[in-house]
Parts: sequence; structure tokens; C-alpha cells
Amino acid sequence: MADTRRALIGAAWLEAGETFTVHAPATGEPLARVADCGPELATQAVDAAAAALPGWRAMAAHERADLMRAAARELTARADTIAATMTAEQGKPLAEARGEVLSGADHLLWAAEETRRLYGETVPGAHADNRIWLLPEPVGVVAGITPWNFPVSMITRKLGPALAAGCTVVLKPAEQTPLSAIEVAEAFVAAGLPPGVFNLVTTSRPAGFGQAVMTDPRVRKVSFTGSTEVGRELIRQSAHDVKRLSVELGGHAPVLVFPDADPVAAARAVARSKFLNAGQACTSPNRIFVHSSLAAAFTAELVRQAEAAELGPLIDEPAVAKVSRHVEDAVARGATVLTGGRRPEGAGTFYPATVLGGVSEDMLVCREETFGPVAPVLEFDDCDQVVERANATPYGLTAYVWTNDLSRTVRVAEELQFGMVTVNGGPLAPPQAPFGGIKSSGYGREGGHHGVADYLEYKYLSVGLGR
Ligand code: TXE
Repeated sequence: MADTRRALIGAAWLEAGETFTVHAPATGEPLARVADCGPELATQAVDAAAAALPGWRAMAAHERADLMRAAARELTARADTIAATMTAEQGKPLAEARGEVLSGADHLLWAAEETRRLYGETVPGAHADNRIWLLPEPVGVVAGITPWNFPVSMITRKLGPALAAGCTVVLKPAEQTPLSAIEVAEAFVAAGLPPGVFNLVTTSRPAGFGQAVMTDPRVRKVSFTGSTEVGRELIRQSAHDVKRLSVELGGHAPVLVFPDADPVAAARAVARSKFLNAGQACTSPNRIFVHSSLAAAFTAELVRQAEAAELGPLIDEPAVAKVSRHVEDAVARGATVLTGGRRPEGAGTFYPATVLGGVSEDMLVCREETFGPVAPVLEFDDCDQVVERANATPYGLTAYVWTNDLSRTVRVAEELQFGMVTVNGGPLAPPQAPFGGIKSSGYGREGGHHGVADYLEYKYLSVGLGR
């Protein structure tokens, strides 16, 4: 096992005294020990971020941008190493991991450009002798809490806009994937980011970290990506000192394949979205509604794609248990396993790409987020009613539509209650687009100028001319 990996607080890499062990999902073997920071170290990280804030927010925009670009270059140069670490601790295939690191660097580059576009506004004065301006200001110290499914890009998606806005950050990665997060922090240190601007607190006790940052009045915003359950708890805690919060929670994406669509192209794209990261994505297609006229062709191609898919292991044993429970429940209620559906023998938390036919909405796969490589196919005949069925979920993150009918595209996209609707394609999260959901999928946006605005306050300055 490698040396103990440390947390980054201010200028120092800290030992923390206690440690926890990170395991490889592919083998179950221990990979490394990591500093297990208690709440007092979370508070020290907030001290460091608060001390660094005045210097960082006062720095010229182009200098902040230069440092962010340098960090992006460091990440790119280390893409192979970080990807290998990510694959070891998280399980996703190396090519996916490498793509994620490069996309993380791209998010930083885009955010770096935004530092020079933090425009204010001039609005009409209240009377002839009055002038009013809106001045963008950073919200202050930000805490980020990230999940394990995209261990690098979830971090850069929070860091990019926060740093661009002039905020300083205390970030806590998921306990399953702290090692690639530490390598991201190393890239920022190598880029010359001033101490305290980005602090990384590793811990196996997330509730203690949550409590420490949520009750610290110096932390002005928290950005969280993770489960709806923890999101709800943070929303309650944010009332303590009325903190700003963004919560990107789970999803239950529907796919609507209308009768005029190409069933083979649709099945191929759905398979790519579904089996990406072994289905462990909030944008993963979870209810695949296919018009009955296309069901046979679509399902046959989806099964072919599933059987050819290359999947890493799931994150841990509870994840495999949840996926197995969902598949067993579907079968008990009348679904058919068309491929997959059984955990293989041997080490590691593997679960095969699975396609379920004859699915109905009473099944757990349709009601809860499976977060695994299971593609449930439901048939429909009524093209109006299927939109209602797609909307019948507490979640509202992503929906996918397959049609070439223009007026249907617009009608359906307007009726779907989701933050993101993709027509004839898979999930895309480029840095310039505001990623995020509605309903129980949370609030706040990551990406685009809307994402940067989530880290800004607009101060209204009114000046009397004294005439
Ligand atoms: O999430 P948690 P888990 C969904 C998905 C998955 C389920 C459970 O359905 O199967 O959630 O995953 C930190 N105070 N998503 O258990 O626990 C935790 O350390 C403060 C969807 O991994 O929410 C980690 O850093 N922080 C999702 C982060 O929250 C706390 C991605 C997420 O972990 C905390 C992940 C607390 N009390 C899971 N408890 C997506 N939107 O993509 C935990 N954490």
C-alpha cells in the first residue's frame, strides 16, 4: 500500500493523525491510507480560505485567469497519472477516466475566461441626481462537497466558477475517491495557486465536515452534488445562518423514442449514455419509453450494445446490493431479463450491462435511482400520455427525446419537467451550458455564466450627485 496521503490546508499538507483506507473496487484490495480529518480540521481549512479571500478577490482578473489556466495545463500534463488513480479507486475504464480529467481541465479554461466577463450593470437612477450600479462581488468562502462518480470533473465544475468569481474554496471529496482529488490539489499547488485559495479536506466522517462548514458563518455558500437524502439535510442546515446553497441531486431520466425515430441509432445512443460509468451517473437513462411499433428493433439493438459494452466495477458492495435488489424486484413483478441480470462470480464489485423488458412503473427501477447498468424498457402507444408518464417522478434533471418531427420536438421539450432535455443525442455537459435540475433533483446550475453567477452577489450601489 502506498504512503499515507495528506489533506491540503492553507500552505501545508497535513497528516491529521488518524487515517482511513481507500479500496480498489475491482479487487477489494487496499490502495492507500488517507488523512481522516475531523471537524476541527474543516474549521482550520475555513480559517485558511478566509485568510486567503481578500488577496484572491482583489487580484486582477487576468492574473486569476493565468493561475487557473496554469492549473488546467498541470491537470492536462498529469492526465494519464490522475486517470490511472481514478480507475484504481473508482473503477471506471481508463479511457473514460482520462476523458474526464481533460474535460475537467476544459472547465477550468472556460471559467478562467469568465474572470474577464464579470460585468456589472448600470440601471436608471431613482431621480435626476441619482446613479445606480450593480457591482458583482464574490459570495466569499465556499465549501464544496463532491461525490465519487466523477471524482475529478465534479471538483473542477465547482472550483472553476468559484475561483473565477473570486471565492476561496474548502472542498471535501467523497470518502471512496479522495486519491484523485489529492492529485487535483497537487496540480493546483504546482500551478502556483496562492495558499488557502483551494483547501482539500479528506475524511471518512462526512457528517462532521458537513456540520462544521454548515454552522460556520464565514462559509457563505455550499455547493453539493450527491444523494437527495444528504441534500435535504444540508438544505435544513443551511437555514442556520441562511447560507447560499446549490444542490445537484439524483435523477431519473426518461427516454422517449417516438414512432418516427430511427430505433437503431436511438438504441446505440441510449446504450452509450446508460452504460457510461456503469450507469453511475445522475443523467443515466432510467425509464426508456419506446413506441410499441419500434420496440422489437430498438430492444434487439440495445441488447447487442449491452453485450458489447465494457464496464468497470460498481463503486462498492452496497451499490451492487441496490442494483441486484432492483433487478430482483422487477423480475418478481413481471419483467424479463433480456441480458445480464446476474452478478458474476469472483472478486470485485462487478455487475453486467443489463436490459429489462416488460417493465412497468410500479417496479423499483422506475421509482428509485438504480445507479447501475440496468436499462429498463417500457412500451407505449399513446404519444401524448407518454409525456405525462415521463414527468411522473419527483426528479427533474435530464430527459432524452428521439424524434425528427420538429413540432413534436418543441411541444414535448416544453412539456417535459426537467432542467435539461436532449433531442436525438446523449448527455452533454460542456462548460458553457448550465447543467442542473428542477424538483427533487435540486437547484443551482453548474456551467455557463449562470453557473458563475451562483458564486456572485450583486451589490447595488446608489450615489447621489449632490446637485
Ligand atoms: O451519496 P452521498 P452516496 C445518488 C445515487 C447513489 C446514492 C447514494 O442514487 O446511489 O445517491 O450515494 C457527502 N454532510 N447519488 O451514498 O452520501 C459524502 O461524503 C455532508 C447521485 O455516495 O450523498 C460525499 O462527498 N456531506 C449523485 C457526498 O456527500 C455528506 C452522485 C455524496 O455522498 C454527508 C452520488 C453529510 N451528512 C450519489 N453525508 C449525483 N447527483 O450524481 C454524506 N456526505
